[in-house]
Amino acid sequence: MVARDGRYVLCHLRGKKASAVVGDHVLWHPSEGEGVIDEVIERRNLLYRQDETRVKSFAANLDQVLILIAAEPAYSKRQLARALIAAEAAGIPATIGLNKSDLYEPFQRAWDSLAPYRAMDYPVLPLGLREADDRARQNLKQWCLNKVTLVLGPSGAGKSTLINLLCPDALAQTAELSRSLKSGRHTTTGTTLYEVANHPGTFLIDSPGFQEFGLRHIDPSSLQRLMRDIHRHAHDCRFYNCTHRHEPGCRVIAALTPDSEHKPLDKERYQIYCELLMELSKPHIR
Ligand SMILES: Nc1nc2c(ncn2[C@@H]2O[C@H](COP(=O)(O)OP(=O)(O)O)[C@@H](O)[C@H]2O)c(=O)[nH]1
Ligand SMILES: [Mg+2]
Ligand SMILES: [Zn+2]
Repeated sequence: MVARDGRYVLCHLRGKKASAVVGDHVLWHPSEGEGVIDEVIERRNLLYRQDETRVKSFAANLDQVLILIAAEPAYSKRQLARALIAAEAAGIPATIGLNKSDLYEPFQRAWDSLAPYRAMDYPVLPLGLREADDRARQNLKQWCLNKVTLVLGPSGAGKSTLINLLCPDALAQTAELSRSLKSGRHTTTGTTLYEVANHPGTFLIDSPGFQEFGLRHIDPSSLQRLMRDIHRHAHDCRFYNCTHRHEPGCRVIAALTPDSEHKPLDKERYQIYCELLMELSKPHIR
């Protein structure tokens, strides 16, 4: 935990039931050089991740999410969709960052493939993090100023490069963290909060890998609302409870066929919608 004065304090949770996640604000008191968390303050928002059987909370009180992908390795549209849906469900603004602009051709291909997301009004930032100059760094700092930003993305996208660019003492912060964790005696989730250099109150959260986002807490009937492109076409369906899979008079299905008036709905996005609808409709342990 980071105290008001910037110190890292190892905190224990009182009681078995209590749980805290990265980004939580807590009330605590010192105890034998460490700390005890008395209370987790009510969260503004919360993201979930899931494994085979369970949904777990994972980060809280976020101002924004940066989904960092790169020209290479190729990104997964399914994972991107899941991350965007999770952010939408939690009410957290999401931005897509496309890194490795120096890899000219793959970058161009990836940039073009993100057209459906730009059409959904997600900001897409072109980035070249490894060779970023001072101006690029300042722009990024400005972008995340006074905010808590969760950085997500597949391995190899450049998350660590971004953290090191904005938090040059990130290594030191990690070292201090492991010192306070007295290596081995405690475990971390691997999700770490860093303070941006010279900008107290500006935080980046690095989370390893592309989480399998917990979407099981989402009701299948609200899925369409969380996918902006599906939602855009869903208003005028004949049936108010249209699932957009087979119903007559469905405007979403109609939007798959190009017409002169509207931009067609991306077929892959529609496919992802159908798969997720099935997944969320299956009975499962909540
Ligand atoms: N070509 C190129 N490589 C980059 C860029 N940014 C990061 N990389 C490289 O991509 C690899 C993965 O970066 P890393 O930050 O470890 O990714 P992470 O797994 O998301 O933390 C490293 O070899 C970086 O040097 C970039 O802008 N251009
Ligand atoms: Mg990394
Ligand atoms: Zn419909």
